Amino acid sequence: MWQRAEPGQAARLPQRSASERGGDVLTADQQDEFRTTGLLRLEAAFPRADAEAMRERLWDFLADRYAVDRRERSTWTVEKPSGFQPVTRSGVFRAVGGERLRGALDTLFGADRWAQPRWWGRPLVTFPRQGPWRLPADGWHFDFMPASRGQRPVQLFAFIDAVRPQGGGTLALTGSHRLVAPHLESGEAFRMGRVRASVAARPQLRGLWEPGGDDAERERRYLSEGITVDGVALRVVEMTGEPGDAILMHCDCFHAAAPNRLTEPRMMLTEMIAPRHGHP
Ligand SMILES: O=C(O)CCC(=O)C(=O)O
Repeated sequence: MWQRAEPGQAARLPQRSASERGGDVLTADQQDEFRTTGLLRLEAAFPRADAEAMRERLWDFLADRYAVDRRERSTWTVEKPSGFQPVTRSGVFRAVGGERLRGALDTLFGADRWAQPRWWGRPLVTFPRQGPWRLPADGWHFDFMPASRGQRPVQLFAFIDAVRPQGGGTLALTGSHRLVAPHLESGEAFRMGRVRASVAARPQLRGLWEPGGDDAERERRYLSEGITVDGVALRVVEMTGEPGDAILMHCDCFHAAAPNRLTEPRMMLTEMIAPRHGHP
């Protein structure tokens, strides 16, 4: 039921879950895909017009902070700008957390069993550089979240501009959260370095994050065909999408930044979404 608005106030929708409101929820296949690969794509997760407004704010910030002129490529001197907190804290990214994304999170975590992020996004911007696109060997990590056996957090990636293949979209090693899971169960200290070393010790994975080697062969093996480790299918997936799309990633999936070899800056947002306190 709508709450009656006081004079001068907008009517507010009461806090019910998207599924209770009859909004979009994930199909069984989508949930299975997320469990298996650790990745789930949501097309048109938030309005394209909102994505465009967010993009404009980023360009304004880049002009003020880095003297970047959108139409003058000679000014695109910074490859990975940072310091976006003023934009984030203006609240401009909150529109990412609309009905469709909330419905998906309600399905994954349980209705209203996740903590609403305050800002809904931290920008990830990579300006283009020349040279061949190569699958990186360094930078593979997962964003450490404390060990917990129940529902794990989810890392959100949102597209505020189109990101095409080789355009700097984050790379995810799909399936890798399932190699991390036994470390959560075993009760041993859950330390990023130790988990990574244990996962990296698998000979099949060595070629992914050790420098050197034949680039074409690495790309064929890890990007095109994929490998199997301990019965788990693993494959590197490049995150691509249209403005307004989103990707949900299991927080224990290894991922890495990628080079941008196209002509426009890569503009995405990321945010960690955790189960609500008291709801394991
Ligand atoms: O795409 C990128 O720049 C890497 C993002 C990343 O590793 C992260 O946000 O945890």
